[in-house]
Amino acid sequence: MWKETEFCLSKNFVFGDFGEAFGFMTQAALAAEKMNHHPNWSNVYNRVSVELSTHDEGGKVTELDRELARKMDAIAEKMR
Ligand code: H2B
Repeated sequence: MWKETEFCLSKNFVFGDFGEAFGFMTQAALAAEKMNHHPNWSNVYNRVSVELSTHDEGGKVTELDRELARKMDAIAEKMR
């Protein structure tokens, strides 16, 4: 579940192992680059913690963040 505050949209993704987590990050990175909209994220083994906000809008959540969140969910769904 994504959690939305005024300042970011966040989610902790959990995968089967590091390979799946990193595969997710690779595909999500390509999707983010196409959008020119980049996540703040970190990875520990099979977990990827994501925080999305729009820096250009002073760190607020915008439709761009929601769009990247939807794409990340679709990519994560395909990894399973
Ligand atoms: N990513 C995110 N998350 N927010 C932004 O405002 C943003 C970005 N702006 N990626 C882009 C790059 C901008 O800084 C460059 C100059 O296009």
